[in-house]
Amino acid sequence: MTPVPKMLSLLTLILGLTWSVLPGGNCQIIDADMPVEIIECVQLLSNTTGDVSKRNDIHDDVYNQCLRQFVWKDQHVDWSNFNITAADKEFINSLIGSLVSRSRQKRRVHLNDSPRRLRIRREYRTLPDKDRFAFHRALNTMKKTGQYDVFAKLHTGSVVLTAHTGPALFAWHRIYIFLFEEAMCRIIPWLSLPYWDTTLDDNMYDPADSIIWTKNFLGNGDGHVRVGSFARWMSPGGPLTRNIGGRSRLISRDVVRRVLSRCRTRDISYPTAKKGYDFEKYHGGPHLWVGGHMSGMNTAAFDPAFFLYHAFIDYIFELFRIRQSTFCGVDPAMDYPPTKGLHAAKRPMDRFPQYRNKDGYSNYWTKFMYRYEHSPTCSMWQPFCGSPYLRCDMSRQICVSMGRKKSAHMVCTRRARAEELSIYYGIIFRAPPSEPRTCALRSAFTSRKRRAVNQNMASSLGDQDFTKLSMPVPLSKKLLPIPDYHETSATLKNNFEINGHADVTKWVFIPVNVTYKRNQGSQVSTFRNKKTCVKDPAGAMKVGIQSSGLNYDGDYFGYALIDRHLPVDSSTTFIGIKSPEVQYTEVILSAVHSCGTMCQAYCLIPESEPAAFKPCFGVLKISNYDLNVYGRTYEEAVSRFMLGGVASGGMQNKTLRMFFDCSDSGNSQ
Ligand SMILES: [Cu+2]
Repeated sequence: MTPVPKMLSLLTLILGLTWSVLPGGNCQIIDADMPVEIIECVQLLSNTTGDVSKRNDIHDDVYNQCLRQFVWKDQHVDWSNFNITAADKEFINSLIGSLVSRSRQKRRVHLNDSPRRLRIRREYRTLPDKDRFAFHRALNTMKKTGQYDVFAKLHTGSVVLTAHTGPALFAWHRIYIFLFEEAMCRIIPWLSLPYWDTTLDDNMYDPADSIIWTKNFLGNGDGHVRVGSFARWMSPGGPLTRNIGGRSRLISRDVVRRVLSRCRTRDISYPTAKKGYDFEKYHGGPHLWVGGHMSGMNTAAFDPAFFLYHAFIDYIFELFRIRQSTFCGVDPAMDYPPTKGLHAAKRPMDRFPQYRNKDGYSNYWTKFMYRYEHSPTCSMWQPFCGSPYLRCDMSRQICVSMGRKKSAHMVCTRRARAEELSIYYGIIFRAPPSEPRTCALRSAFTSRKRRAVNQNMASSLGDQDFTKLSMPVPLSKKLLPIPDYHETSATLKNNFEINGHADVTKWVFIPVNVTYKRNQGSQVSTFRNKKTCVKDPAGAMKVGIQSSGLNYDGDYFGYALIDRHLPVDSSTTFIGIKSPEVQYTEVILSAVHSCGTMCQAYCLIPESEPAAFKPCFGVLKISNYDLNVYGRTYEEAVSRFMLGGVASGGMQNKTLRMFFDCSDSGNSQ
């Protein structure tokens, strides 16, 4: 039975009981109150104190999650309530303590101290066999001493809400897996945490066939783990269990591309990300795809696959941060989305109260503690992936995981499913829907249809064709750069894409003004943060302005220059947005001060005479009728703005609908 009908029938039962004890007759259907726990949960998750009975205001995922949480509470193993003992706390604190002293030491020596001290995280399949087995050995030692289970326990209970469904996800897990790595290195000092790049599996014809699920890697993926280094591992709810390829999907190259097409963390994090860009939801995909322990929020970390997988999530987060600092002109350390409640930037992390949520966004981690090596890529000229366990698919020029031996196909078995159901995991991750290669849909497709659906995923070449070519060849081991934000490193390149298609004629330009007022008494040189604000002796300050479509998929970046030597300055620039000629345009504009902080948007009060402005969120809705607001080309926008009567004073210009206040005072935190 699938969990949903089970959940619904239980809910009917509970509501039924309420009805039957109500006074005033039988057979009458009365509006029953929603259980307080569900209301509280919905309010908590959707960050509201409002009336949650109005279902259409509540996100479906939130609602379902709370329903499950309520219905499944206190059944079987109570996964959500492990006691973290004083000894456990002491262990974690000692890890954090050694970390603090290590970084102090480092700072004293030299910032560019031997890079060998940094841990280098590599794709799991690119590790030499000896390193991989050492990694397995360290995990088994941790399991025996109970340290592994201490870590697994940390990922239960309140953490389900405080480290998931919000922007703290990336922050909390970054620190969590880092401490795990730290504990691992106490056993074998030269180790670092490998990552599992699921796109290499997704590139296969059948991802469930990946070599990852063999005895030399993570062990079998069908039911209880019986082979490999993690065979017969136990969890409080029974043997370690998986059911790979059961449902949902792995993170694909397309998902990575989507995430890396955004500039702001709020564009990829829940609940602010638009549909199709919610990285947290995509992150749930592999959790459900691996199945068993990995599907449950409280149980996931009992599977060692969790740490390899979350290192991969962290790797993509790092790629995103690098893009932010080099392409978007956004300082990743300053880009914690404005959030209230459990995910607030300054809220101390559950389990690690020494850190606040936003500390996980700091540049410190990859600057001083660890770096990522690029996941292997290949090309016509370099047709190797640097590992005997990966091959280069020449037709697509991408690396693909090697498969298991023939006849080793053990997915979608009834036993695996039964063993998966035998453990009880409670709340499961939000995740994208299943794909045709997953058990849930597999039977509905003949293999021919499946092949057609996966035309692009499947290689026309057999899995073994490039075995010979895939012998280990020393790749130029490229480390990811450190996302070090400098105003000057921001290169603004606009691709004029709308919903994936580049077409300059689909864009129009609107004037946006930036004003600046120097803080009284403050000198030009008093920058709030010397590290992220590039000091320009001329006093020039670059304000980055971005437009992001709300009813279309497209971004535009521009900037205005402000002279900080002047007590007051103002500058107008023209920003691209989707042309409203076919359909109205809904767009959000934001301006970022060179220190990475946001400027306050002011919008024109409609029909005000003379023109007046009020603080606003920066959202503009432009219909075709506002013809005098925009220009079809940059030049047209400029001349229209000039005709609008610049002489009558900037703000009186009728074509100006929005300006940003980037004054010093408005930017001090
Ligand atoms: Cu998690």
